[in-house]
Amino acid sequence: MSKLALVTGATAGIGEATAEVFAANGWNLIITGRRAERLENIAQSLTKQYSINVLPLAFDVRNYEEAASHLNGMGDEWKKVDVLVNNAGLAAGKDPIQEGKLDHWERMIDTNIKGLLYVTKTVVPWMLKVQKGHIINVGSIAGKEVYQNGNVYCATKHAVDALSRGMRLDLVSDNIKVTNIAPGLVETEFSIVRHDGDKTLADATYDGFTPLVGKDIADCILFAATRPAHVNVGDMLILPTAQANATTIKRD
Ligand code: NDP
Ligand code: 8X3
Repeated sequence: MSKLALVTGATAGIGEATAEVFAANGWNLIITGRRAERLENIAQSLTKQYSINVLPLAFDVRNYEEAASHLNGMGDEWKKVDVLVNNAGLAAGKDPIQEGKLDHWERMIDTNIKGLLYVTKTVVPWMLKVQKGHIINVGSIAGKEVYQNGNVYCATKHAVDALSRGMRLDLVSDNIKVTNIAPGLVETEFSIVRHDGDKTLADATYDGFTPLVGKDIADCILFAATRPAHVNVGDMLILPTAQANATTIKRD
């Protein structure tokens, strides 16, 4: 029987690649993001290409009522979620703390921490009911280390790291796996969003080395999701070969 994954932030980057890799392996999908038209197109294309069922749900993870009503409004067959991939997230700005913008801080905290919690709070009861499930949180190397001007983004990803460990403790008795995925530099829309649309600054992030792409992380997420029932991948740090830690990158 086909399995079902719910992937948040599937309109771009790591989430879109994850949806595609799961689809290619025969999984049915619930995909989410705010850009409704883009989400719909991705759903149609995956359905056609891989003969699977895909439900696109457009909502903002920062709004609990919106997230909960979209998810709870699905038919019961869509609530049999085997794997939840909490991927939606962003960095906004890369400034010293004394120059940080409130709007940037709020967007990151509301999306990366509160949004992840809102979706998890809605989905976990379905997993508890059947006493199985798997939550895969997309953290970051920024959840393991802190770098200059990374302050609030790093704090949100440290929170994801802590939440992954906390969820694992709280859900172990209910046979629910929790995995933390911690990528290094992945070339996606991430840097364009971080630099408020400044493509020159965004491109400079990946100058002189080969960064990861979304599929590299998607393959790791699929690996974690497809281990035997008794195996839980707790935490994975995935780096480009040219990256040794958050700040040490070999550039040509
Ligand atoms: P992208 O910007 O390419 O994709 C981000 C996704 O998140 C989009 O689908 C976007 O959809 C969705 N999203 C953002 N805000 C919201 C929101 N408020 N409500 C719903 N969906 C939202 O970035 P990545 O794919 O690179 O990032 C995915 C995750 O990976 C993030 O959590 C990021 O922190 C993490 N990460 C990224 C790394 C990188 O170097 N790229 C490295 C380590 C971790 P839409 O705009 O349609 O809402
Ligand atoms: C994204 C990777 O190094 O920009 O989480 O924080 S980094």
